[in-house]
Amino acid sequence: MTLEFDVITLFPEMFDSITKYGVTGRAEKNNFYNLHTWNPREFTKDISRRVDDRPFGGGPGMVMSAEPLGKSVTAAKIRQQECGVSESRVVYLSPQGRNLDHKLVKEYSQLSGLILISGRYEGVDERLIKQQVQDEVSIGDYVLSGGELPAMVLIDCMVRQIPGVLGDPESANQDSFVDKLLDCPHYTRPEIYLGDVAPKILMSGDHDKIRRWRLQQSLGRTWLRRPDLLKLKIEQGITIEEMELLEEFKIAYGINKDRMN
Ligand code: 4F9
Repeated sequence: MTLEFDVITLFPEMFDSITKYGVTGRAEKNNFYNLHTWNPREFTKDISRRVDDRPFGGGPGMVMSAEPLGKSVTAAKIRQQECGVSESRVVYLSPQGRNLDHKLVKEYSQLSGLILISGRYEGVDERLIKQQVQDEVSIGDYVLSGGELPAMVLIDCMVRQIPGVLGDPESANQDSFVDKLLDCPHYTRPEIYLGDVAPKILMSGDHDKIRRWRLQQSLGRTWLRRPDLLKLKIEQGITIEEMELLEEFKIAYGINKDRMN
C-alpha cells in the first residue's frame, strides 16, 4: 500500500526538495509514497485571487481565509478516498501543536494517508482549524515563514519508516537507537586527518569490542548532552552491561574532562 500525502500550500514547488532528492526522492519514484499538492489560490473566484485578509480586531500581518483552505481540504479528502485510503488525518503545522518526536512519527506511520496544511502569514482562521483539523503539530519552539518546512520534516521522517525505503544497514540502527540514546561518533578513511587519529579500536576487527565501544559512546554522549533522554532510558530499562559501560565512561570523563566531548 502506498502512503498518500496531500499537502495544502501556497508554494507547491517547495516540495520538490523532498520528492526530487535523496532517500525521499528515490522512495517517491519507487511508489513507496505519493505526494499531491493543493494550492488554495486555485479555489478562489475573485479577480485578485486573494487567500488572505486583515485580522478581525486589528493588528499587524494577515490571516489565511478559511474558505479557500476549506475547499482545498475537501478536495484532498476526496482524492484520498479515491486512492483507497482507509484512515487519514488532517494535520496543521503550527508552533501551537504537539511536539514532533519519534513516538508521534510511529503513531502516524500506522495511517495510510495524511492531509497536511502549511500556513503562511500570521496564521489561519481558527474556524478552519476547529472544523477541519484533527491534530496540530510543531517541529520546535521557533517561528518560521510558513508551515512548508515543518510539513517536509514530517514527511521525511515518515517516509524513512516505510519498510523497504531504507537499505538494511540503515534501517537496522533505527529501532534500536532512535529516541532512546544519541548516536555514537563515526569515522572513515584516512586514519589520520590533520593530526587527529581515528579510535584504534575501530580498526581492531573485534566486533564485540567495537559494539561495546559504540554503545559506551552513545551512553556517554547521552549522559553529557541529553540527560533528559538518559533518564527515560533508565526508567524504561537499562541493562547491566549498559550501566557498567556508562560508569566506566563517567570515570574516564572525570579524568580526561578536557579531552572528551
Ligand atoms: C510550524 C513552526 C511548526 C514550528 C508555521 C510559522 C511552525 C510555523 N513548527 N511557523 N508557521
